[in-house]
Amino acid sequence: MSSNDKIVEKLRFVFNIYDLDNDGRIHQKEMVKVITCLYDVSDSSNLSLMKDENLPKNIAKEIIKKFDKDGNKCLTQNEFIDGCLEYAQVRSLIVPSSN
Ligand SMILES: [Ca+2]
Ligand SMILES: [Ca+2]
Repeated sequence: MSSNDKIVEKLRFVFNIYDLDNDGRIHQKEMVKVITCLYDVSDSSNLSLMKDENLPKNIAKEIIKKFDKDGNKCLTQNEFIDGCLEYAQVRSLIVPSSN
């Protein structure tokens, strides 16, 4: 298995975490919830900027804008995985320890 396959496998798993209602798409509100949880629980010395409560929303919005290829404002598994592969920086933000 190549390292890329491993990342894809992990991203599939992560996609299911973000897809809270299991409808096969990540909507902005789902991403906001997960991002908020992620950074609430991590004791965040290097993430103190996350204390801004609008930030998870802005991040989610930006990510969906970047990843959403067909413009329907939500992400399918393929859009999510392709986006994460294309934008490693975004990936490290929304998929902790994915490197
Ligand atoms: Ca969903
Ligand atoms: Ca889409």
